[in-house]
Amino acid sequence: MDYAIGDVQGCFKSLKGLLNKINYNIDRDRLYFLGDVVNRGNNSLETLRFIQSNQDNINMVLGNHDFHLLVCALTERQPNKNDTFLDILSASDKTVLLDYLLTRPLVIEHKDALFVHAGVPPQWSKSDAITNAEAVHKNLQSKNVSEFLSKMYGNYPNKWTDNLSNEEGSRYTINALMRMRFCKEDGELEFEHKLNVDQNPENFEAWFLHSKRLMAEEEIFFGHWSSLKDVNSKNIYPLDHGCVWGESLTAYNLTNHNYISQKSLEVN
Ligand SMILES: [Mn+2]
Repeated sequence: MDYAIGDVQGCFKSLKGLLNKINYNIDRDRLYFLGDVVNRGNNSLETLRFIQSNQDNINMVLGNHDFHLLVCALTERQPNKNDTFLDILSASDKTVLLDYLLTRPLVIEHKDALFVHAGVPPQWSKSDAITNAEAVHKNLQSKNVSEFLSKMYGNYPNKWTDNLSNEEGSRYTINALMRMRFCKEDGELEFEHKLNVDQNPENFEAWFLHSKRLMAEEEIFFGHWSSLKDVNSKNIYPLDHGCVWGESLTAYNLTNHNYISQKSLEVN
């Protein structure tokens, strides 16, 4: 069986509970994590080790928290006081774990579906998303990765145009695929709000609600937005069910189309 799994955020106990529930068999099943496997929860190191050490049968897309870990590990930027991945930064196998993250994609194509952490902006087709994600992926493989990472924080450019530089284009792509919640029809991004889907800032809407969205006929599985529950939008599968906030961790069985949820087992 193949499963897509929402944001673990270091909630390794809950992940083990979920894998138990689906009778996870490492030789038979494949897992796709939708990003934010680390941070905020208590066991980022165990979570990332589990994923990295089973990479033949497990894959993940990068989320904003995974990316933030890379930035803190490889540039001058210091972790915030709420960051809980310091165990990874001081681990003996830190290099192996960080190298694993640096090789992860921003999107994964699975049959006709796309896996991504935050979403795909309305003006991008699936092939646009794949091409632009690949450009960032290439920068993460370059020997100048520290310099690249040091330039990737910031909310601008907030619009996509075809004449952006590599640096500008990468920043937009990272913000769109890993952080976006609300945007305009043309893909202009907005980062002031982390509200519920019906509390959109003026002139903005949730990225998946735009009527002319180019990926409307293709399935998108994503995490990142834990307050999204029943969005009731065709082909839209939000799987961050707020485990780190005491709610639940959810897997979607891509083979038989069932949801399996594990109530959060974290003790904070
Ligand atoms: Mn996120």
